[in-house]
Amino acid sequence: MLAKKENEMRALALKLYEINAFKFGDFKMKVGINSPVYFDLRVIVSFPEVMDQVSNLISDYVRENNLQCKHVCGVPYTALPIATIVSVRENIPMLVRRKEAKSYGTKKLIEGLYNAGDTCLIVEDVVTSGSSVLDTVKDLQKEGIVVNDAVVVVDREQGGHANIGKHSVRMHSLFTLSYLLNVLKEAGKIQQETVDSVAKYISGCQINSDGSFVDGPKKVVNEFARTKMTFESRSNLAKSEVAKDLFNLMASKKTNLCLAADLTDCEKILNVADVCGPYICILKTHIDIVENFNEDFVKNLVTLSKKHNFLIMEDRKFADIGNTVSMQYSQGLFKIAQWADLVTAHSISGQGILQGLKAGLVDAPKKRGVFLLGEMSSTGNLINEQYKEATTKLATNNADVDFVAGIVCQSADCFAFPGLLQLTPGVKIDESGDKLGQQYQSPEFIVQEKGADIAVVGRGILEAKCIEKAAVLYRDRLWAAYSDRVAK
Ligand code: S5P
Repeated sequence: MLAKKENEMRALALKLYEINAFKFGDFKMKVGINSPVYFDLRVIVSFPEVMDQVSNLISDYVRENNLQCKHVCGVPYTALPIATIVSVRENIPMLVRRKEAKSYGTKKLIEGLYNAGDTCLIVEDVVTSGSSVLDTVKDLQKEGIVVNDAVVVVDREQGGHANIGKHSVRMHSLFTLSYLLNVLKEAGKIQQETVDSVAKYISGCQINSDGSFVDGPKKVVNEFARTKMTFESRSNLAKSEVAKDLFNLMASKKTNLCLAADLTDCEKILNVADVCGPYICILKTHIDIVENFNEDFVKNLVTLSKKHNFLIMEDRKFADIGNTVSMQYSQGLFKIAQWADLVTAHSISGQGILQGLKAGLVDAPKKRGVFLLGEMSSTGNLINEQYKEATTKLATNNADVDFVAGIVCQSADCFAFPGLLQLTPGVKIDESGDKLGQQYQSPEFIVQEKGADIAVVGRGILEAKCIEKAAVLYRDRLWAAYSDRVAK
C-alpha cells in the first residue's frame, strides 16, 4: 500500500516536471532575488488527470491524517480548482476568499455559509515564505473562523513551514522541493550538480513571512543564469529532443555558427554546405527563394548534413492557423517536414502554430523542432514587449513545449529558461546594415552582451572572397565569445 502511494507520488512528481509545472533557470521572484527553480502550478488546469491526482492526494492526506474541518478554502487563484475538487469529493463545504472585497452589494471578503467558530482547512499550491497562506488565514480569522491546518502541494523549504507555524497553523505538504529534486535525479532528468546548486541556493535564501531574509540579504549565486551555463549542462534541461542534440552537437563540434544559405541555386547551396559544413552547427535555408528546387537537392543536403554533422533549419516563419501550417509544413512542393530538422515560426497564431506543426508530423514522426520568433532584427519591426512576453510564455508554458527548441531574438532578457536556445540573426564583422532595414552587430557583442547562443550569419560569409575562410573566422570569434562568457 505504502509502496503504491510512493510510486504514485513519484509518477506525479515526474509528470509535474514534464508539463512544466516547475522548471530550472533564472527566475525573478517576488522577494527581489532570482531563483534557480520556478513553480507554476497554474498549468495543471490544462491536464485533468494531473488535477485529479493532485486533488486525490490532498483528499487522502486529509482523511488519513484525520484533519478536522468544517470548511475547505483554496488560496486564490491557483489552488481554487484544487480546493473545489477536494470539497466535492470529501463533501466538505467550501469557502471562497476574494482577493479584493466587492465594491458593491455585501462587500464580503469570504463567500459561502459559515458561523464564527467554524474550522476551515486551507489548500495552497506552492509555499515559499507562507505569506499568501497567512493572508488567507487573516481574512478567515477576521470572520471568526478557526484555521488549524493548511495542506500545500509543494513546500519550497524556504521558511514557509516555520512562518505559518508561528501563527498556530500546521502546514502539511505533499511534496518538498528536496523530494522533487531527488525523484528527478533518480529518474535521470537532472544531474547531481543541479540538485546541489538548488540546495545551496535554498539554504542561503530563507525568507520571513514579510518577505525579508532570515539572516539579512545575502549574495546568493544562482548558477542557473542561462548565459553563464555551458551548452553541455543546458542540454540536460532541454524539453525538446532536437534542442538536446543541438546543445551536444555545438559542444562537441565547438561551433555556435548558423549559416544563412540565402542563395537561389541548388548547386550553389550544396557547394556552400559542403565547404562551410565543418564549421557550422546549423545551415539555414529559405527554400522558397530557390529557383531550381527538386527532391534530389534536399536528399543531397541531408547527406551533407550527416557528413559534416550540422542540422538543417528551414526559415519558413510559419504564421497561419494550425491546419494551414500543418499542410505548409508537410505537403506541397517542398515537404519541409521531410528534411528540415528545425523550422522557424511566428508565435502570432498562438498554440495552434505548435499544434499545427506537430500535426504535420503525424505520418512521418521524426525528431523535429521549432524556433519561435520573439524579436526581429529589422528596423521598425512591430513586435512589442507584450508580444515578446507572450512568445516566451508560449515557448515555456504549454502542453507542446517539447516541440520548441528555442527563440529567435535579439537580447538575453527575452527568456530565462536555460533549456531553450537563443538564435540571433543580424551578425556581421563589418557592422553597417543593408539598404532594406537589416541591422548588424559584431559576433562578440551579440554573444556576450546580447546573450545569443547561436549567431546567424548570411552575407557576412556568402559575400566574402573566400567563404571557407570567412566561415572559420566567424566560427572562431563566436566560439571564443561564448567560451569567455561561460568562463567569467
Ligand atoms: O529577425 C530576423 C530573423 C531572421 S530568421 N532577422 C533576420 O535577418 N533573420 C534571417 O537571418 C534572415 O531571413 C536571413 O536569412 C538571415 C540574415 O542574413 P544576413 O545576410 O543579413 O546575415
